[in-house]
Amino acid sequence: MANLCNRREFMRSAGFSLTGLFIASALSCVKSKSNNPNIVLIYADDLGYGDVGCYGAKKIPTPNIDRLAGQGIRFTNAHASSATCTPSRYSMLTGEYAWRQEGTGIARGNAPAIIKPGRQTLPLMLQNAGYTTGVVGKWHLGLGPEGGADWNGEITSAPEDIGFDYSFLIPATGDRVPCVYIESRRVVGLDPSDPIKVSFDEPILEDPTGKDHPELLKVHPSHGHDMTIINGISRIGYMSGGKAARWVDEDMADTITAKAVQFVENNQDKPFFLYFATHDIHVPRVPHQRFAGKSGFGARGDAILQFDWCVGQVLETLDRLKLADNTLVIFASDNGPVVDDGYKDQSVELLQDHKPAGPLRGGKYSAFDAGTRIPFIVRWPGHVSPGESDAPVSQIDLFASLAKLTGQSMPENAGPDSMDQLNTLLGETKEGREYVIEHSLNGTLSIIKDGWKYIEPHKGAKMDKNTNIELGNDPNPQLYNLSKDIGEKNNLAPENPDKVKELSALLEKIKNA
Ligand code: NG6
Ligand code: CA
Repeated sequence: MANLCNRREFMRSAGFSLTGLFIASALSCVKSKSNNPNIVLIYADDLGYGDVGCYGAKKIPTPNIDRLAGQGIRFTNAHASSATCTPSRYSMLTGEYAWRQEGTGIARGNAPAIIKPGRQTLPLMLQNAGYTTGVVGKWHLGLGPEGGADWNGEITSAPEDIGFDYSFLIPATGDRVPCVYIESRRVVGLDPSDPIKVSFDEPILEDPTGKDHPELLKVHPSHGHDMTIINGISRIGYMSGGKAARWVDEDMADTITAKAVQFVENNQDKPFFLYFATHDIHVPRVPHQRFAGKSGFGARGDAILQFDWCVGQVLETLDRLKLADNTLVIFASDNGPVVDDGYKDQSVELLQDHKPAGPLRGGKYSAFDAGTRIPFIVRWPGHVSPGESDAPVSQIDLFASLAKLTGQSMPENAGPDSMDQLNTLLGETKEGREYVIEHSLNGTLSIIKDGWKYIEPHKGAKMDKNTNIELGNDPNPQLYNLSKDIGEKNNLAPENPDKVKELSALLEKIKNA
C-alpha cells in the first residue's frame, strides 16, 4: 500500500481502480502518513571525493554507486560538517555544529553517549513524523551514561534513547575496542561467563597486544593500533573477555548489510528511516575474500569494491520490494580520504594513479577541502530529476530539510545550525546554502561563500606525519578562489584583504551565534 501513496501511483490507481480501492488507498495514506517517502541514508566512512567512478575514479569499479548517481543528483560541492567521524555524525544527527560543544572530538571506544537522551535529533523528529527508525553499522557517538556503557548488561543512553527504534551497532570504529556488535542495547552473542572488560588507559593484558606479540598479527600497524589483538589485528584500546561475541572483520560488511536489508524487509509496509553507516572504507581494511586482492589497489581499493557491493544490496532490496520509487536515498561520507590510517595494508604501495581526493587538496583531518567535501547523491525516482548540482550543500542541513520534507516543524532549540535546504537537495534550485562551514581535526574552521574559501589562521602542524596529509593550518589567513582553483593552490589572502575581512567577520558572527 505504501506505493499507492506515491502521488503518481496514487493518481494511476485512482484512474484505473474501483471507487472502493480508491477510498481504501486514500484512507491508508491518511492513517499511516505514508505519503512521506521512506528515507535511506547510506553513510560511508572515509570515502573520498575521488574514490568512486561517478566522481572520476577510473580503475576501481563502483557500478552500484554509479547507478545511484545516474538515477539521482550528483552533488559536486557537498560537505560533511567535520573532517573526522564523531563530530561529523554529531552535527548531522543534532543539527548543531560539533565545534560548539566540548567532548565531540574522535570518541574513544568506551566514551559515554555524546548525544544525551532528551536531545532533539534527526531520528527523533522522523519518529514523531510516524517513521520507524533504525541505525545499522558504525555509531562512534559514545554509549552509556557517564562512566561508559555496561557491556555485560543493558546499554542505556543508546540510540534507542535519542530516536532510533532499532539499532545494530559497531560501537565505535573497526579499529577500536570493544570489537563486538550491539543489537537493541545488548552485545550480540555474549557468554555471561566470559564478561567483557574495556580500557583505554590502564592496559588489560589478559589478551596479547600487537606491541608485544607482532608475530600473532595478520595486519601490522604503521602507527598506533598496537594494543589488544582481536582476530589477528591489533586495535586502539584494551579488551578482554567476550570471546564468543567478537566480530570477524572479514564478515563485517556481510553482517551489517544483512541487518540493513532485514530492517527494510521488516518495515516495508510503513514509512521507515534507515541510517546505514558502513565500516568501509575505514581501517582496518580486511574485506571478505570475495573482495580481498581483487581491486589491484591494495586493501583500500578492495574495501571500495566491498562498500559498493553493500550499496548494491540495499538498492536491490528496494527494487525487489518495489520500494525504490517511494524511497529517498541519500548517499554520503563522514569525512574525506586517508590512505595510511594506521595499518600496513598495501594501500600506499598499490595506490598507483588512483586519487582518493580527486582534484582536492588535503584529506581526512584537513582544513583543505578534501577533509569535508565528499561524494553526495540524492535519489528519489519521480521526484528528483537525475542530473548534477554544484550547489553548496552541508550535512548539517539534513535535519531541517527532512523535517520540511515530512511536514514537521523544527521543535524549539532543535538543530540550531540546520537550515531547510530541501529544494536544493531535491534539485529544484541550485542556489544552496549561503555559506558552508568546514571543521578540521585540530579545530580550524573555514568558510566557503560565493566560491571563495577562507581558512582561519591556526598555529597547528602543517602536515600530519602519520598519515602524510596536509592539515591546512597556517598561522596566517588563507583565501582560495575555489571556482577557479579547486585544488587550493594559490593563497589569495595577501592581495584580497577586503574578502578576508568579510569572510572572517562572517565566520566570527556564526561562531558567536
Ligand atoms: C585516529 C586513529 C585513526 C582513526 C581515527 C578515527 C591513530 C594513530 N589514528 O586517532 O586510525 O581511527 O582516529 O577515524 O590512532 S574516524 O573516521 O572514526 O574519525
Ligand atoms: Ca570517518
